[in-house]
Amino acid sequence: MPVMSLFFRIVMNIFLATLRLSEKFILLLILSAFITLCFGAFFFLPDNSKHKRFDLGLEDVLIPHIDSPKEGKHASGQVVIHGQGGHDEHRHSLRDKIRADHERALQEAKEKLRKSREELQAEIQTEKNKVMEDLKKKDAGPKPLPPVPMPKVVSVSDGEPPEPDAKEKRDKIREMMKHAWDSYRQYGWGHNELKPLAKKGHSTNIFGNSQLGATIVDALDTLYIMGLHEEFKDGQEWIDQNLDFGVNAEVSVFEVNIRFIGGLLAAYYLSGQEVFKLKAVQLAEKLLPAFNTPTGIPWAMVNLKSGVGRNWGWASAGSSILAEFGTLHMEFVHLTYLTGNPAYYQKVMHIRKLLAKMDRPNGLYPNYLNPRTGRWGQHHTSVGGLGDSFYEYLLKAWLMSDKTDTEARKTYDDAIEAIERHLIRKSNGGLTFIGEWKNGHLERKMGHLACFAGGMFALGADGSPDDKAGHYLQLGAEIAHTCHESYDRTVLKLGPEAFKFDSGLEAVAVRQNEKYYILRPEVIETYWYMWRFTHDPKYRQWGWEAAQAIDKYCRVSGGFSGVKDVYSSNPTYDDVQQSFFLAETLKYLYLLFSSDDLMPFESWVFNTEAHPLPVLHLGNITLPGSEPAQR
Ligand code: DMJ
Repeated sequence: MPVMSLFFRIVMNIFLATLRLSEKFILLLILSAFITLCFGAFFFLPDNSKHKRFDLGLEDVLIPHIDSPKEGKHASGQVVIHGQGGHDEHRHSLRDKIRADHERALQEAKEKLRKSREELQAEIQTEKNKVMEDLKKKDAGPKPLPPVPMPKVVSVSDGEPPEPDAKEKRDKIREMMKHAWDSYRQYGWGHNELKPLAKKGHSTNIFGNSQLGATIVDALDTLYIMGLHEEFKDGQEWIDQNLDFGVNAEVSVFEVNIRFIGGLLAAYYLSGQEVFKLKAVQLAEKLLPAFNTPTGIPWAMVNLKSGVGRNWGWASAGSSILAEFGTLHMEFVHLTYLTGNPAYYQKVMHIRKLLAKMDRPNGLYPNYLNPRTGRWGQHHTSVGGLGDSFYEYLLKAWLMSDKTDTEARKTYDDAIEAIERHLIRKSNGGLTFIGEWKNGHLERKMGHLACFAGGMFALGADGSPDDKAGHYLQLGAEIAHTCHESYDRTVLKLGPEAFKFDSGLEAVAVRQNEKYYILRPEVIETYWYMWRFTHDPKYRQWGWEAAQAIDKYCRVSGGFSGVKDVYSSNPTYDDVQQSFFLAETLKYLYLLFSSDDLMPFESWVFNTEAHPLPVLHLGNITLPGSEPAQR
């Protein structure tokens, strides 16, 4: 029964239930008179069908849908009525139908009047329930995704380290995670991030004007890995009941991909809970309009509701950013794998193909690419901000494909070779650093963000060309050392946002606006990778130094905050607990003090926000839209 008619009946019942018996009789009389009038009017009105010939087009199509014994179909499939006789018969049958309807309505009204108030109320309740059920069915959301074989996900071990000292440190990191999570739970729940001093929610423009619970999604897998299952369940419940992407918010495609889609996919693979997969796919669909550009290079931002995309105002000549459009591959491959929808895979492969065809100044990839013209913007190249995770995802695409995506590996190797030639230098004091290339000139400055590259070089060592594995492991160690120096040369023992190797300066920040530390993970990330590949105890020691400094200088009663000057013994807080602190910094620290069987590299590849995605042992399976895998 249509919802409107049910609604009408409920109102009618409520109305009847409130009337006294005498009032009911009067109402019945009025109702009968009205129905008789309608019926008579229909019956005695003149037949004007002859005057309606001009309407035939419409009539021919519409009438048979009501009730037409003579309807048929043209070869074209169009419905027609044959002859005038069809009209007369149709009119009679329509009249009979109306009469029957009126009689039924009258009968129903009489029966209603005979019923007691209780009976009527029970009826109202049943009808109400039916309406609710119908509405629920209508809103039941997207259809379930097609079943796919879950990749063989190794069970997550406890990872308890054999060394009692490491165990104690690991427990401390877990306690820090509890403090960060509990504070967010108490003061910022549902907001994207937390202001730990103001003790309220926080958000930045990367999430638009939204309350999408970024911290919840970003933190889930860390909670899971740490065995904080109650907290995980709490987060899952919020996501299930509140996470809605149909909001009018202009978000960063890159950030939403690495934090939300990466976070949801990791939570799905770890826990097996379908809700995470569904939410990841719902969100991914909202990101797809960002690819509607003349070149297929996505916009940096997209409005989740309208699908309108645009680029950051500050980016060179309306360009998209290399580290943003180049950091979608891992998540999008998994989306195609899980849904069978080739669109995701094709979008990222299109980006790869387009980049492969372009000229590269000195073999380097500039950070800016115009999505309208397909031309590079300013010739700036960086392994830090704006470039970083593009290189990371080339390597990880290869690892995640069980080393079958050799095109990705080759692209990575070529890019790293050019980077080594043009961007990596040794300072006078013997520190290896990665500078920034700006229009043919090397700026001898390294960002905190670029410190992740130590871990990347180590991770890519195995499989590098010309048997240079030892060389790249060594390069990773040198970057780790330099980044540790950038921490060690500060008052707080926390690293600045950027540091120089110029005019006698070695690994220190010069400008005031580069002295802050915002709970970033990259240096600790590199310690963890280096630890896994070498088991040199200095990496645990360095990690512990950083953890202690964070606990001492960034911890406040309402969570953890960034600090504005790592060279000041009395620093001020920025009052933001970044979601990546829970997703990455604390996760890497925890793994650093765990045994290697927790999230082994043979089975897991971490996305750039530290969300683990399983290696896809595709074997003979070919992803929809892809070429057969080659070894
Ligand atoms: C994280 O969101 C990701 O690691 C990203 O790739 C760049 N850096 C931030 C944290 O510093």
